[in-house]
Amino acid sequence: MYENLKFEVKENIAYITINRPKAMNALNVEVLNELYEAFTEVEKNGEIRAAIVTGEGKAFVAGADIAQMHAIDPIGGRTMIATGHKVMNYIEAIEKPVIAAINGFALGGGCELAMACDIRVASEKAKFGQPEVNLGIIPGFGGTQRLPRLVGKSMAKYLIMTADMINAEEAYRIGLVEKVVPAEELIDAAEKIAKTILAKAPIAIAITKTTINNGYNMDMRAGSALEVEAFTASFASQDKTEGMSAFLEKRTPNFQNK
Ligand code: CO8
Repeated sequence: MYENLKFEVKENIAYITINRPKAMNALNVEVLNELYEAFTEVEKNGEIRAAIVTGEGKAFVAGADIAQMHAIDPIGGRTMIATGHKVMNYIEAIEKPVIAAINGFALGGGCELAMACDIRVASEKAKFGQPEVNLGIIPGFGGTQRLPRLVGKSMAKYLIMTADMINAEEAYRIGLVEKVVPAEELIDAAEKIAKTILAKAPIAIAITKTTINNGYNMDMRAGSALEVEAFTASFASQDKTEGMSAFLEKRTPNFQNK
């Protein structure tokens, strides 16, 4: 059982809600460990084919827990950072789509958690920022690496150096989120994206995720070579035969994850 998360599985989708609203869902070591446990369940449980991460109350996640960080020494800080990276990298590595449904403040470690997910959908009320320099530190859960990859080097420097908080519309404009919807439609919108993906060939989806993630840090030639092998793996699946047969027979494919 989780103390800081709600975890629910419905129709092949895991709903992970960070549930520390009194502290704006701030990520302390306990929450990070529970997130790791929850994503282990997402990875291992065959019934789960996608995950949606959101926050309880008015924050998605307002960052790493400042009270906890204040109380620990550099060695403790290193452990906390390493744990954060372990969680973010794990979310990115799981071969199932993970969607962030950003309901409110996504600051510091919260913005970094959202960026580790595959797709981000935001409520109109969401706010984004990397305010670490206000606290005398820099982003520590991947922000200096994932933010420039998403919004470009200069925009990332602008956001991190000024610590400006931006609204959902601006986050959409700069490519930090893929969709903005009214607050009351947020979970439905995330669910709709998840269900759209779930209707596709599962092996192709898994291979797409790993090929994009692994190829992103390669040069074009190495990335192309990776795609050749990854494509060949999808071509060898039974779902390839099913997908193409269904098209030719003008029917909906019945993918078997084989
Ligand atoms: N950590 C701990 N507690 C928090 C945090 C946080 N990040 N954010 C909010 N809280 C707490 C507040 O202290 C307050 O508690 P209490 O009621 O006991 O006083 C409660 O949540 C409600 O917060 P506010 O009263 O401040 O609510 P507002 O609506 O006025 O403001 C904000 C909401 C704008 C979200 C505001 O709380 C805020 O600015 N929070 C801090 C945001 C921030 O600086 N985040 C970055 C943290 S650093 C980080 O994430 C680095 C990641 C790498 C970590 C490496 C680990 C070593």
